[in-house]
Amino acid sequence: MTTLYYALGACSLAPHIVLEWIGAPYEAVKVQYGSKELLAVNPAGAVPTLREDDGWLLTQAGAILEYLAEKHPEAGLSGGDTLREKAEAHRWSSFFTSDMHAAFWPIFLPQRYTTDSSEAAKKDVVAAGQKLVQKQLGILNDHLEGRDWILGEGRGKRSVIDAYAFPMIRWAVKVLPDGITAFPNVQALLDRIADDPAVQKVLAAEAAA
Ligand SMILES: N[C@@H](CCC(=O)N[C@@H](CS)C(=O)NCC(=O)O)C(=O)O
Repeated sequence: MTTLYYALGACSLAPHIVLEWIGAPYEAVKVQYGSKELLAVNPAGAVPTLREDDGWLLTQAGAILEYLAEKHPEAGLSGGDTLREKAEAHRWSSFFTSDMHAAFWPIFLPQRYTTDSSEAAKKDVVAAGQKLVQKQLGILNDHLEGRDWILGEGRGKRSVIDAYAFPMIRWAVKVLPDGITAFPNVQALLDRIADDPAVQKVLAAEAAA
């Protein structure tokens, strides 16, 4: 059975949701960052990590999401098979990995971004991170104008990329002084995903484990 190593509310929530959308049997194992159990499957001590029955391990959220979408074409979660549809999926996957996710690091781990150990310095780093997250939300908000989902023509179609966005939008709600009120299309995407019973099931399972 496919096994997902995850941490509560982390970016691993994205593949967790995708596994639920796919509907094939899987096991979700809750781990602590940097724990022995996690280090045994991922030298970075980070989540998400995916393990297949034969012991094959895959790390990196973007790679895991693409792998799951391709492994289960019947779920229709890849965003499409044409050259441009694939390019769009890669574009947005990279956006979430490199631009959006990275923008949260100074907020979550400000001490990594300054050699000044004072509280004032850390506060400055957090504020810089918040600005960066707002910039990325603005890009996503503009893209979502007239769309229900991130990928696809017209109103679009649900894909693994929406699942990727979900944990990060939830973090933004928590860590930005005004939440995401300035980004109504992002809020609508958050609500659309949160309304899904499969997503609610995953959130409840993560909280209960
Ligand atoms: N580039 C990796 C980053 C994974 C990552 O840093 N995940 C966070 C949770 S959102 C984590 O495990 N942090 C713990 C740590 O780095 O010690 C990916 O996209 O999968």
